[in-house]
Amino acid sequence: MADLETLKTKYAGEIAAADNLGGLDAVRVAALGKKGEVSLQMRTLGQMSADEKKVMGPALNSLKNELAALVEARKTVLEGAALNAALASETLDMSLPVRADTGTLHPVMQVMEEMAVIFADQGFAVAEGPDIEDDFHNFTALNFPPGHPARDMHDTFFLKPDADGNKMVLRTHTSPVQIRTMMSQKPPIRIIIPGRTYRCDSDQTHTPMFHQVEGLVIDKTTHMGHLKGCLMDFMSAFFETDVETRFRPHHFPFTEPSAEMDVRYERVGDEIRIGQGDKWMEILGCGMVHPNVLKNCGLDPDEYQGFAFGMGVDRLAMLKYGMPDLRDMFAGDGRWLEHYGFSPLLQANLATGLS
Ligand code: 2NM
Repeated sequence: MADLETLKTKYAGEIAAADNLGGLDAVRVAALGKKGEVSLQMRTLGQMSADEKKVMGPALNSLKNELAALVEARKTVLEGAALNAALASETLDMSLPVRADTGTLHPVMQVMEEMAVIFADQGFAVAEGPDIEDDFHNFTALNFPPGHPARDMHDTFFLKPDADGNKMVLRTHTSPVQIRTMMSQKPPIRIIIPGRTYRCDSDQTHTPMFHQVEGLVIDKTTHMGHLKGCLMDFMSAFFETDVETRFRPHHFPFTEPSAEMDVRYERVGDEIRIGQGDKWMEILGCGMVHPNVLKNCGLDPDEYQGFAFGMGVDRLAMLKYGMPDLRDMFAGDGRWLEHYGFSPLLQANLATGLS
């Protein structure tokens, strides 16, 4: 039977003398590891008499606990020293220029840039607004009267009510920015609105935060033909190929008439090819702005008219750049961004190409 005091002195000394984490762990294994000296001593308990066991059992246990505590304490000291050494030796020069080979632009941001470039060429300006909206701008002004069932279909995130019981919302679409623009600017208006939108919905094809680009044109003689030409030209420019489109009647509270636009596509193996093929894919919603919406914004529907549209950026990014799973988009995995991201220094433009 080894003298426990001797064991304790030996290992306490070795622990104190360990000057790096690797060395400390080697001492821990030699003493407390499966085949360590203390562990081997514990195994001898089985051959002891009951009286011996009564003394040696607790003594070995407390030796084990004391050494484990010493290891932990030494580990804390060594980790602190390692951190201090790293802080002292590793420096970061914040004034260095951006390195072009690390860090990428998220594909969603790239696609929003591309859209802005295409619509700028058609004469659209970019407008933005708050992510937290009031009920008037997100619903009422858009011809969703209080109690209208279409409100429930928006899976709205509500904020805590204020003292008067009014609840702000996370905008469910970017349309409130159209309302703000129509209320503050005199037509002609030609804007697109890129931004984050929120709905309480999460599955394979929905994330609670998603991105939209909406558009609005208001003038005196703007008509459905302008809408169709604008969106057909956009699709071919965006997918960088001739894209065949079709318009189907639809319903939205804020437009009349309303339509959805489909693009032709085909599936070749795992790949989705936009442009030709024998299938149709729904890609955006659109319509002529409802007279009630114009009135809500102080515009006379007998003088002004126009069109609006809205599309999901995340799905368009997936289609254009072949990303298979929507949920990877917002998982924040550096490897995914390294693979699918874009150079932040190359800006989309129509002269040298969008992407
Ligand atoms: C869509 C589809 C159709 C739209 C309408 C308006 C406004 F403010 F002018 F009434 N903004 N956006 C609209 C129309 C949005 O998204 C699928």
